[in-house]
Amino acid sequence: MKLIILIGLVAAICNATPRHSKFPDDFLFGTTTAAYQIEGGWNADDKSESIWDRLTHTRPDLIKDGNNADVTANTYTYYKRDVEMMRELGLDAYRFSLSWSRILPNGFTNHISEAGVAFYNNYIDEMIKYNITPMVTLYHWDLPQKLQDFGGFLNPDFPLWFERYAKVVYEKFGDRVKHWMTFNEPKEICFQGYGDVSKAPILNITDLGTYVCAKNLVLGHAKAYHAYNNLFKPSQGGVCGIVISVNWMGPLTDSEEDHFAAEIARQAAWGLYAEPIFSEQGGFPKELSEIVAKKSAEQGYPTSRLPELSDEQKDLIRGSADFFGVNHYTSFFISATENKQVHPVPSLYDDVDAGGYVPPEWPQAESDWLRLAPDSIYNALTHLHKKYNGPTFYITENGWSQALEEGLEDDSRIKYHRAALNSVLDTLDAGVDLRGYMAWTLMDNFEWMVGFTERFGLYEVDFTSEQKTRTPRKSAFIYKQIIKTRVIDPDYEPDTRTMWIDEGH
Ligand code: GBH
Repeated sequence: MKLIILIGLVAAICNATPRHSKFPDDFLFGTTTAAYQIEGGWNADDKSESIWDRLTHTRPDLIKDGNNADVTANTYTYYKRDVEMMRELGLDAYRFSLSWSRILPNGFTNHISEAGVAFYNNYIDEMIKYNITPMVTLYHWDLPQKLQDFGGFLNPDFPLWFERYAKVVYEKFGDRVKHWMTFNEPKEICFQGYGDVSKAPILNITDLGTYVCAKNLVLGHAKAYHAYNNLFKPSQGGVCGIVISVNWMGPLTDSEEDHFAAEIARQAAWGLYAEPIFSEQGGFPKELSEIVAKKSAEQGYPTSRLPELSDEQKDLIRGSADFFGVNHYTSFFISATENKQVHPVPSLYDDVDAGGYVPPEWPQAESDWLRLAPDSIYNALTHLHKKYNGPTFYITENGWSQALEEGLEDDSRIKYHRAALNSVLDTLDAGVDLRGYMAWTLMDNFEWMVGFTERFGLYEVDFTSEQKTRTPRKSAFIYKQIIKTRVIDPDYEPDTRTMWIDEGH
């Protein structure tokens, strides 16, 4: 009797919420990489120095293993092997970035590198040949050093430089590339690079760095978007968006203070960039703007450290994206009172004035900041969906790091991706317009400040070998199966001895 009631109950629940058990056929599965992390050829042909070349060459002491990405996985030479791996995985799409200093060695558009353009042409053509949709990020952190010498993102002309660079790449590659992303992770560019020392150009301008960068970044994004929309979209017919890192941050307790602290933390981490583009009213987030204005006045600044956007600028930026790319890795809890750290005054984190908490039972990756959090994608995306009135989303990055010693049997990564993809199904169930999922990353690569010590690859790379030999980890076989069947089979045990390419790929 009890059993019958139970079965009835389960059936009723299942009826009420029709569970997506399969990914839709047109859902795009892919992987993501970034130019500096994989290409190598740092000074090949006429490529110029980027801010990451400068940082790794002049301050190797700041990189965990003292390494640089002069050669790294050498995609510049072995790009065909990369495309072969995409075919092995059966990817629908591949997200990668262009190196500005490879295409425009002078930073400006007076000289376009033939060799740089040829490299990307070959790479893109190879993907197209096998029906893999290229999704291209214009900027993944490797600014030409020349432009940094002019102040980089802090120069008021930055938006114009970026727009001009964007027009060159739309013109060169837009006949084949239909998915464009302007910037990868504004917070990591502006806060980590300008307001702190954890990414190039390590400027540590804690008071205004993040905020001035944010203003020029969203302006540059909007200009590049409109250039595409007005001049290229009519003939090329693609879409243009931006990629923002959105890790989920919920309140530690149900108190009003914790809810407010979490909201401010979210505004500082991604609202600063998402709000001007995706919100109805436009402009920087209201509560954070008020806090920074008030503190700035107390600190003796004549105007807010967070610069104003004029009404004209707000209009230019508002609505300037065809989709919202989300890089999502993990979750945190935010508290108004607990776990507060000491931060420079003034600074973004001092403005936020909150503490973070992570439950110790959440499994830990090799990266200290990365844990497997429950319902992480679902929480982040349903929040954004509601807040910004249902935009189109792609998960543009999601992945797990291991130590090299963990080898090819990467069960922790498999557990992570299965959990993430189940969360994607829940997100689809909730009616969120989510069109694709890109795993970070195709293969091991140069992981910024931690060099080669943290491995995120579905393929292992032997960096000591001449050909930078790529070997599939177990997770590659699992991901391949999910893409092919559109189903997550928790019991699937692949034969990992040999990889193969399925018919039609
Ligand atoms: C992405 O950033 C990048 O786009 C990609 O290039 C990178 O290789 C990949 O993830 C893996 O790291 O302040 O405690 O969060 C992910 C977002 C934000 C993760 C900054 C590391 C630093 C420590 N990153 N974070 S914390």
